[in-house]
Amino acid sequence: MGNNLDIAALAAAVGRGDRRALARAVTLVESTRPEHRALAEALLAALPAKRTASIRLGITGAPGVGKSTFIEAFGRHLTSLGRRVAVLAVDPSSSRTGGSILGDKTRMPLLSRDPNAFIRPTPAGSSQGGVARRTREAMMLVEAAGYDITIVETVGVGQSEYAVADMVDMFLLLLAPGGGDELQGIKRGIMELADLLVVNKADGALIGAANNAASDYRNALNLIRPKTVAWRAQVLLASALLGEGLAEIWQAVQKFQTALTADGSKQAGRDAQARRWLWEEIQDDLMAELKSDPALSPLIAARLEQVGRGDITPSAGARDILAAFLRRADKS
Ligand SMILES: Nc1nc2c(ncn2[C@@H]2O[C@H](COP(=O)(O)OP(=O)(O)O)[C@@H](O)[C@H]2O)c(=O)[nH]1
Ligand SMILES: [Mg+2]
Repeated sequence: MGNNLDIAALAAAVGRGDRRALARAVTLVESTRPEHRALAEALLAALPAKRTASIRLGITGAPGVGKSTFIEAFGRHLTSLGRRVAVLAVDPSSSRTGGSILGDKTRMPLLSRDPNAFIRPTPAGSSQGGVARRTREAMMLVEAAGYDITIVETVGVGQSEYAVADMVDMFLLLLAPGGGDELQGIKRGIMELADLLVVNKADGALIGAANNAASDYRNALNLIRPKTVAWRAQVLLASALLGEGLAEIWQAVQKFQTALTADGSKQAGRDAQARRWLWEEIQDDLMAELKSDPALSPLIAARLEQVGRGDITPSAGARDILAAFLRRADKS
């Protein structure tokens, strides 16, 4: 990607829904090269205003629960209703394993060929720190390109759920049939994030187990305080494989949107997310500056060593480093 990129033209092409332009734009915001950052920000600032109300839907669930199968089926259901669907992935583990949740697009063979869908797998080797920013910015791009539903997929194993919950309107937790044991394995914190729980694989020999699991989860939800007054988390059944339960899930998503739009909490939630994002940017940028400042590195190394030996407290070491950093910032 050259530096003589015509940002205004690229922004306009994204706004027209040009898929190749959109793919290039997402590549630009994903780039970790410093000279691309200013271009990415100029691009985001130049995007035309959105025309349609968007839905941001987070989806999580343990590996193997059927996320890819579900997103393929649900995404196709939505495009069949005339909706335009973007699928993004957040996978902080990809830098370690070299893999990615969405994998190659052949994991969603039909949706990836659907002209009304845009699928973006996790870029390989992405760093944990940049994951949230990259996905949020990709979401701004796909919305500007006219995708009115964005699905953000994450894997149900760690911190990424919290990051994703903080960039979407609604959070869907996909579950497998299976009773109490399964329930034990789901972290309570993740259940508390969920606005909609879907027990997948409710088909064939698994129907009974899926029904049992659904009632277990309904009972568990009774012990959890709802996130907002406008909505109580629901439990639904689906078979992503057979395409069953998708219409009911879409209905629940729309009811959620209506309820949270009516009382203003959808927009209020997005505003609060944007404010938290601003603080995260400050935090990330400050840390990056501090850690990459060669003049500070001897002091940092010395304090780390002293803290490790127990010669000074971590807070005393931190204060020293911060004071030196602020003195330098003062002079520059
Ligand atoms: N019986 C049944 N199997 C399913 C269903 N959804 C997914 N699977 C199977 O479960 C396995 C894992 O699915 P996948 O979508 O890759 O799960 P992911 O790891 O959560 O993305 C695959 O073998 C799927 O065919 C379903 O609704 N019913
Ligand atoms: Mg998958």
